[in-house]
Amino acid sequence: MTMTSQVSHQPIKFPPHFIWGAATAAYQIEGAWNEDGRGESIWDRFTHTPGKVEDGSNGDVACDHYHRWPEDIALMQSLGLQAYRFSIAWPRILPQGRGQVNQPGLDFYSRLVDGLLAAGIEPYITLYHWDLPQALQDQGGWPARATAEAFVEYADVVSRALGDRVKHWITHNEPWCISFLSHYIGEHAPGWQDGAASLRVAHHLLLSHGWAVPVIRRNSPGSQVGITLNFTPGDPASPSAADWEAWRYHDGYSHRWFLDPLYGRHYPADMVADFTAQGFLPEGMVFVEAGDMAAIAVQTDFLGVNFYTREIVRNKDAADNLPQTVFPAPRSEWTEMNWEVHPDSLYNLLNRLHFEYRPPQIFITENGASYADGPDSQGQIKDERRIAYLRRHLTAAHRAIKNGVPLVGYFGWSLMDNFEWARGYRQRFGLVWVNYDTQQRLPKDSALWYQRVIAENGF
Ligand code: IFM
Repeated sequence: MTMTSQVSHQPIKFPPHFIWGAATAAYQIEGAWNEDGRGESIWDRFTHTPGKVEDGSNGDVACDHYHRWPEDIALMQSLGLQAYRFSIAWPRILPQGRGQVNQPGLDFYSRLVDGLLAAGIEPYITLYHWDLPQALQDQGGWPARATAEAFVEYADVVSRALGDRVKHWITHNEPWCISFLSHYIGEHAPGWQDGAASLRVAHHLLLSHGWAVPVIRRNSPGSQVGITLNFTPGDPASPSAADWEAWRYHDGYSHRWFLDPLYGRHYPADMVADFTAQGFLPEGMVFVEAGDMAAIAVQTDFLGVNFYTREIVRNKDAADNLPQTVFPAPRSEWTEMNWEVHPDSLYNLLNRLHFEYRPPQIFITENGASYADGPDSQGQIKDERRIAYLRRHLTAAHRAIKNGVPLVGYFGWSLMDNFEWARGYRQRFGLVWVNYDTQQRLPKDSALWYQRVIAENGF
């Protein structure tokens, strides 16, 4: 028997008390974009602008979760979920970004939290999953330091209202996407293409995280607070020095620019030099004020890890090696996002985070795959590729735990098919299939497989 077959037949048991959950985000599922006093968000503005979303769609209705949440909680309960990670829509709470609180918005999340707890499901709240109130964007958005102050006010309002019942808080989801993808690459709202702005955004996000953590802890005693980063590990396209140099840049820009300050190491000097050379720091790091770095390095209770894929990294041009070029590995396997399936990168990433940064606990706050499989004539959704993806990534996660990584929970992305940002509704990440015409929910085979995994704490 080969090593591989031996490993694949061994039952995998997760540690007792391992948390099994699924995740969503407000704009991707709620709909009801202008109901009960909700203000406009940058994603409303972006998706209502022609040409921004691949299929021309928007989140106006999405999965109509705002009205169907009791049904969705029942669905979660039927799958045996122990935890549910969802985000709060800032413009439902503070339609103008700061100031006047919209009580119906708070009430919605309060009912949701109560409903989850009554169903035995632990709520994990993400405060910011990308839907900035448009009013704050009009005043400068994340490139302005005042937005970091506004975030703390928002975090205060929400944690005061829900902090008696919610014991797990994530300040931000994926600062890389909010800064670089949204302000430099321009693919996400607000769609800027301004490298200098993206670095200011990154700093203000991290700063707002650092400022908010003690506020949340004060309002929600005994709770655990962390932040979620997205990780796309790179591998150099060749052993050449130029490709390794491109790999270093890719890692700095994608990961270390966020990890290093969060773990008290300041911004990485190599990247400050690169960003300066790229013209992203025309006035230097002037946005960093006295005390900021200490605030950002506040002790947290966990690091949230979102992992989907890896990228191969190649030097773009020997004469000017920045920025790098990335592409999915050829001769491999990909999901419908054209993202390579590469579970070993998750294993390596978890080890790296543990040995290099030592977060006290790690949650995988997102992991999953986009495959469009829909119901067959019997209404069954045979999404075997998703089951294989999940099984392989959970096996990698389990290996990391065996290696000493303090991984304490896993959230599949996503509970149900939803609005996949600039890619619209064609990309389906759900464990549960959604018929967008009727809003019918139908668990896919992967959901039923996951239900068994949860029940057995392994597979
Ligand atoms: O749908 C997104 C989610 O909002 C953030 N992380 C990645 C997912 C898949 O692209």
